Amino acid sequence: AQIIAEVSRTFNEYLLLPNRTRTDCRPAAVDLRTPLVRHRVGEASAIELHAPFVSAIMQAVSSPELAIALARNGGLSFIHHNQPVEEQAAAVRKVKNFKAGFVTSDTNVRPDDTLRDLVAVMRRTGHSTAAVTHDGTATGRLLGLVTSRDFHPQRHDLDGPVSGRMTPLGELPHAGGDVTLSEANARLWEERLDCLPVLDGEGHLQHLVFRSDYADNKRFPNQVVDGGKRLRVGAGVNTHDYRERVPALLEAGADVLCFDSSDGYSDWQAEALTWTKKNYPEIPIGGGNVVDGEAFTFLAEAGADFVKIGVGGGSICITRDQKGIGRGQASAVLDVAAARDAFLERTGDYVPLCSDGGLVEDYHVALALAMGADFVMMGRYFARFDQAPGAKVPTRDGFVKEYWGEGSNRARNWQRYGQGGQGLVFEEGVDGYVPYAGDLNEGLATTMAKIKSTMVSCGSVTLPEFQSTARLTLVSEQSFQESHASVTLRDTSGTVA
Ligand code: MZP
Repeated sequence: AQIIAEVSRTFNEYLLLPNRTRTDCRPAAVDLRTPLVRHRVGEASAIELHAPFVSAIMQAVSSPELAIALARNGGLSFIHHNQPVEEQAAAVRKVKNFKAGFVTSDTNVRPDDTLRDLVAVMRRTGHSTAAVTHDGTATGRLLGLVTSRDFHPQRHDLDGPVSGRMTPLGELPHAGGDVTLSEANARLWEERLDCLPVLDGEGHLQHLVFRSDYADNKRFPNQVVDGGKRLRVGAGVNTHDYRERVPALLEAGADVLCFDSSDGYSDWQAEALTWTKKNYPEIPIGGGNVVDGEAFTFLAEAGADFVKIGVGGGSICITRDQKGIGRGQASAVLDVAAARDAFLERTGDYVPLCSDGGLVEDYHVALALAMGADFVMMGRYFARFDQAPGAKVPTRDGFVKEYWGEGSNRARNWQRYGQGGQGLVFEEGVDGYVPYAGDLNEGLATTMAKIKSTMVSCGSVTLPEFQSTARLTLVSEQSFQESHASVTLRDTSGTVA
């Protein structure tokens, strides 16, 4: 056997050093745009994410509801493939058919509905804003708007009326007919709401136009909203039934696919990539998972449009315990990023990297990006939100959400965890709970604020700049201890414990 000289390291073993912060480095100036798919050096990627987050290809994570919410925040979900082809295609269609900015009748609530009703409507439709009309229809006279920012299901009485929390019509910035993207509109959205209501001549609600409808076009002035905009969504595929699954997902409108495997360094994946690139060259497709440069190069040469990194680091994963396979995620990202740069040098192709799994703290995302990842995939993080499919379960101290691994007996994803036949001989994942974290829109906004703040401290306003200038240091056990607060925390009653 060959022993690799470098120790296998995790994100907790690194910290970023602050770089000089220029006066133009402000959180508002930070641009989190990132390439999703392979492109020639110097050219733009055919698909760019506005925020470097994708959600895991898992039953407990990437439902259409979560995909809608994440896409509206600039990220992307991969709908899981551990379901019949038609069901997966239907989930993709649900995301593609979502019309941002248009109010269907079931997004409306009546003023005497309760907050519980409203939360249910918002979860079902993926909207973060609901229109309250006098008769509960889409075209009724608008009384006000309620956004998810106006309430917090944990802090507010869920059986209380909605009306007390809505912004009344008189206080709403609204437009008649077409809405144009003007600086004035954008300012109103920043200050007041997620969306502008569009009323007809008689004051009846026609549409809601969301700020995210303009996310692709930050250039002012006066862009008229196009109504036909569709959200982006990805889908996972496997090396068993890809000949049926790939065309069905394409037909459903998937924007990007990804081979999903706990060990992507295989002839099966290379064959499946080659077949897909030959038969459906129009659809970008990622590969993985890998943990070293050699495996990256193998998949990049087989045609992968991005490569996913990570074996054994997932929060629900017991592959390392069961099979002794894997690598610390920081070492894996650094090694693969070096191979990606060498591949770019040799071929002129930039193949984006995704760091998948094992991100526990928000700052781990910043570390993964600094080490060379272009975006991150997360399961546990997204499973905690309202929009994720796991049940929300009450506990003595609040709520938790269900979260289970694709290698658990509950998921039975033998296509991902091939053990030489159909079904699982032994489990590679666990079935558990994660702390409930409320609404995705709020949680992701906080995470992005932290990443932007980290980048500012490191003197960067773009991700390529961050990757090329970041300085990282290893931390000792003692300096890791020093990172945490070392005082007795005040409890809410003000008494000293
Ligand atoms: P995390 O964000 O919860 O730490 O990790 C999510 C990632 O773990 C997924 O994207 C996938 O690569 C991996 N995963 C999913 N199921 C299992 C399992 O059951 C697993 N072992 O390792």
